[in-house]
Amino acid sequence: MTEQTTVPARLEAIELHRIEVPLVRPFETSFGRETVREALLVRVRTEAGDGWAECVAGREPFYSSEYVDGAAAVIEHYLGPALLAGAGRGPHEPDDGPQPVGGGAASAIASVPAAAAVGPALAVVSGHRMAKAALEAAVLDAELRAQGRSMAECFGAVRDWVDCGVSVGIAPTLEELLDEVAGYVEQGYRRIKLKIKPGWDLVPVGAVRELLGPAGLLQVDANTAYRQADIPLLAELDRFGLLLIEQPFAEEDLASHVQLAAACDTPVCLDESILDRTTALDAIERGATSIVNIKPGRMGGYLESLRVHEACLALEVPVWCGGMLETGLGRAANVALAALPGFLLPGDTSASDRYYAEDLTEPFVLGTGEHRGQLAVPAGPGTGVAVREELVQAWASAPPLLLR
Ligand code: NPG
Repeated sequence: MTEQTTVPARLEAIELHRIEVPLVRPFETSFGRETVREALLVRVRTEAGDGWAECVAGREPFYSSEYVDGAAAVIEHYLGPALLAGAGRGPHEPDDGPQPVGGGAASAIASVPAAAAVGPALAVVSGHRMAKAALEAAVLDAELRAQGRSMAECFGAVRDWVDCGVSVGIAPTLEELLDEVAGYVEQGYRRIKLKIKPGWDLVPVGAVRELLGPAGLLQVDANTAYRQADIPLLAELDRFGLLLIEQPFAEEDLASHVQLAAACDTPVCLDESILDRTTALDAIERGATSIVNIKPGRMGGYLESLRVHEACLALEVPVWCGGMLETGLGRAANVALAALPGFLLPGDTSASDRYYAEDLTEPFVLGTGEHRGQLAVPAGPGTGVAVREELVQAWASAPPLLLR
């Protein structure tokens, strides 16, 4: 078999930057409470120029088994050296054979050969999708900047503005929750997502439904906090006219999601369980999910996200873009992805000020007038945003690491 040589020929060095960005308010989910976003940034230096990306792994391994120290370590010790050495296709990479050309994900991926070679070069390492996604996204950014193309153009975006939702954490009191939601409605967000957990579900959801009125778009996210025995309780959410119930049960527990889908009218949407195109198709076929949350970090990158999007589009399964508290860097790429035709629900693509008083890039600001509640899709080359390097330095929580 021919070794992949595109990446090693072009890649000169990888820099890892650790930063801590203060959140404007704490963000609480069923798995924990964040007061600061600890982010891992990757800069690749290539013959053709630099590329930046953000790793979405969180401070602790609570949302998934990945976490930021682990991601930094696996990049330092395994993924970075593999990419720099140009390791070929590894034992875990499925061989799909030649890809058809002429549209959709395959031609988008074929147009970025350096980024497309990253996955195969890293496949020797099992898992660690968020770390792999960050490397692939940095190479993609560098490659597209060199080509003078935006991510939106590469991905096949069909709109210039995307509808934005906002994710609302578990609040200390019902009153504070309602205040927070009212503020987001005032700002124009087109959909509210409430975090729920046992003991914080029917009452807050009912109160927010009353605040929004029957037409307000509302959905809930349980982040795996429930058990199969909770199905009757979750089915009671039907009376609130939700867009979807997101991931109530454990990542591995498709069977309980199938049972819930049969027991309630509200669509069940998987997040944590969907690791790639294969798991997405399997979950859809089993009836465990009828809507898919696409998060590029969780799926190992934007290119796999394009494959998942295309598969869902063919099955007429709506998708939407999740968020993981990204700074403007990760948000820019997510907004480009959310502009694809199958993204039929507003994403967790909120404005910068939802999380950050100051963003790592130029801020994302909600539109006005006909674009109220929307974000403009970046049109410049690569991510289309510029990393403010003075902030990378000011927010550094550790010295940068250089791999070459
Ligand atoms: O808007 O960026 C955002 C965050 C949206 O709620 C959100 N993300 O479970 O989907 C989630 C949750 C999350 C945040 C998951 C951080 C993991 C880390």
